[in-house]
Amino acid sequence: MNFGHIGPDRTAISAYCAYLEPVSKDTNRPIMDRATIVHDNFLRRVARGDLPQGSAPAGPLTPGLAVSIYRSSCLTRALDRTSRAMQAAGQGFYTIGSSGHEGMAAVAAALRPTDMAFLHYRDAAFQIQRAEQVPGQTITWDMLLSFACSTQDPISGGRHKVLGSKALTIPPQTSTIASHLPKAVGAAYSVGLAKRIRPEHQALPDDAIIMCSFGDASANHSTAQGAINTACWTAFQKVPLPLLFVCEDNGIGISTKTPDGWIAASFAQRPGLKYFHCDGLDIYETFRIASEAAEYVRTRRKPAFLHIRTIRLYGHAGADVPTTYLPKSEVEAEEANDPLLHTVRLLDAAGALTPDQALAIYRSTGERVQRISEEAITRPRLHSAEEVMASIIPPPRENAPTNGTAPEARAETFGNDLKAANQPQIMSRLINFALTDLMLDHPEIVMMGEDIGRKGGVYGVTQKLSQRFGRARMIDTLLDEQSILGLGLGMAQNGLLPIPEIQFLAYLHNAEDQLRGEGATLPFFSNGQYTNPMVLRIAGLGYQKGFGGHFHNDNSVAVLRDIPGLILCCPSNGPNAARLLRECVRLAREEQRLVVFLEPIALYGMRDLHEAGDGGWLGTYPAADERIGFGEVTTTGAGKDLAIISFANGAYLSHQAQERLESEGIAARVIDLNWLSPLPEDAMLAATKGCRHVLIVDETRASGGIADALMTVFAEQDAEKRPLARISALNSFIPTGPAYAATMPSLDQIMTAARKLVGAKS
Ligand SMILES: Cc1ncc(C[n+]2csc(CCOP(=O)(O)OP(=O)(O)O)c2C)c(N)n1
Ligand SMILES: [Mg+2]
Repeated sequence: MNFGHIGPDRTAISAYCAYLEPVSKDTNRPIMDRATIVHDNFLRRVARGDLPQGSAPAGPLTPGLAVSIYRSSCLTRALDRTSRAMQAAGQGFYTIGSSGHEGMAAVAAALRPTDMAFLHYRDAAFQIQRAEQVPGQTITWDMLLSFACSTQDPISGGRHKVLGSKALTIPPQTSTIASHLPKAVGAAYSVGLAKRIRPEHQALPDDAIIMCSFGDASANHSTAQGAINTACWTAFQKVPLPLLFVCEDNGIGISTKTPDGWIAASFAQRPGLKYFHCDGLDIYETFRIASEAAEYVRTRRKPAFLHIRTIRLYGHAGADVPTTYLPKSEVEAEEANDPLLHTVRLLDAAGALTPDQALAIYRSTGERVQRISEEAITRPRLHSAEEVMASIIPPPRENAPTNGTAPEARAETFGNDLKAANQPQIMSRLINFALTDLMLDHPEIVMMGEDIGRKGGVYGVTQKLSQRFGRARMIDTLLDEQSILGLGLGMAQNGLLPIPEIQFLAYLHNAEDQLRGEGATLPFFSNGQYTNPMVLRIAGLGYQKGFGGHFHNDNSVAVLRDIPGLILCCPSNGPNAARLLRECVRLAREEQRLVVFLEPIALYGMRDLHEAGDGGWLGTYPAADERIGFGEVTTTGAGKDLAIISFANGAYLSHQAQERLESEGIAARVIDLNWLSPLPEDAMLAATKGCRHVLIVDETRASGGIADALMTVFAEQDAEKRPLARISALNSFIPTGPAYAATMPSLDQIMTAARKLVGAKS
């Protein structure tokens, strides 16, 4: 089948139409999958007036809104059926249904379209109903384009069948369970903060609330548990957090049942979290309770947990057949409780719509969706790698020009440190000065991390910042890395510029999906419409004399280097750290990039280079306009015998080696990479021009380390084809005690490798 055509392909359309009412080849009768069974049941039972029992309609839902919710429910149902037909015809590529969860339309109706919603994948009804609240929406068309993976899909540009919409304040979600909860907490926290800071790119109104939904099985995920705990911890201290969690409890996750009563038992009595419960099969009750919950969150600025009963029709997703793991009687009992049937009964009882009218709406909606789908499948799809990758790097954004900070204000903030800036300083202080200037210049910068405020960080890098800028901008978080990153991602949704800190590189790993699965994919799946600019500071790498072992000396950055779009920067000395940090913040602020700034702990306090007391690794604070541009390397010396390429501690050791090699008659230059991902390939190759040999010194581990990539660059791109060698750390964890550096490159190793490479005798 040709997916690449641009104009309408009538053959494809007629082939597709055959799938809309699938017929068995053997019996020539319609194929009865669960979706067809549910559809037939609906038609038959409404026609007969055979509707399930339930409470009478009660509460503030008006007839007009009730009918609108019913229409959204019918559309949800029709889209589910059509998406299956599209997939069967090879015209749609992913089906995960919302049938049974139509009650979420009533939740949407209880919220405002400016309340940012981070949605569960079963929330088509929510999005459809929200579209009713915003003029000019073409929701059916938009969703069908998303099913068809068309480039015209307004949310992902054809990259995924995903819920989401810029106009509806619904950022698209990955399907990684619960990974959106931490940033929902961050977005909720941002609302109050933005009121004080007024960031230029503020996106949410001051009275907005954040909504975040997930399934009953998802509620068990450590990411969900962590985020909900963070919300409780925050609210418990009376910090405003307008966040509505919505747990859609259909009693099952794929094939694993949630124990009866588990969600209520787990969440009904959490500190700081108000619990609400409603039956999602009853749109009147759902609207009433969701409105109460929204009102509570909006007026009290506190989190709430809305537990909504739903059912799951047609199994988990397209290929899942629920009768393979559930008794058929159970599946049929659920189907008999179809929420659409309940809604028809309720609308009839309320005098809002007769069953005949309801049936007519159901039928006409199905026909309309089918008609529109025939057009949607003719729309262009992505072809080339270039098209796919076009949104990995977000678009730049305009920022109002600033004149910088007035000298008097700066002098007042820095105090005595202003004098110190003109004297040679260690790296940690120069980073501190740079952060001070950046926070002065950009009031939207907010930092968050463990012990960064009152204590000023484990290594003192953020000392005094809390006094200088207040605790609202220097947030001492609870001990949960996922929540720290989620706070950052979420705050960025509201125009704040987060600089989170992870205390040690080894502690990034339990949270890295927040960068990998959430942060980096957001521009990709939203076609650049949603971004989460941030600069994540991480203290890491090895060589801390005798201290801490692996957990404080992790020397692998492999997990950061393969994340598309992520920038990894790593300084080796104080002045360059300041220059690079400024560029990182510029990249985040102006180009909306996700940046990691890796600070080599062992160099934080490094003073001397060649001998005790020489102060060779100290530096003065660079002038405010000095930056090292993205992709620029720093070269020391102009020797032509050897180019040593390194970064961080390796660059420090290489500078030591440079002088010793000089005394042996080997003229070397040291090229400090500054940027570890993407690698500054062009600048690096240019900096080695005319050098007869190249030595790579890489303190990360041999497997998955930087040297692997550098060797490849030289193998593929080096016009000069010169002899090349590398030193990497061994594939080991770092021990504490006297052997702390035994597995990593040493000065002696560099000397030996350099001599060997240039053919010199030692
Ligand atoms: C981190 C992660 N682990 C596993 C999965 C695979 N998975 C997708 S949906 C799902 C079940 C979720 O059930 P529930 O939260 O109850 O939502 P429902 O589908 O019932 O609406 C699982 C295990 C995933 N998407 N992400
Ligand atoms: Mg479930």
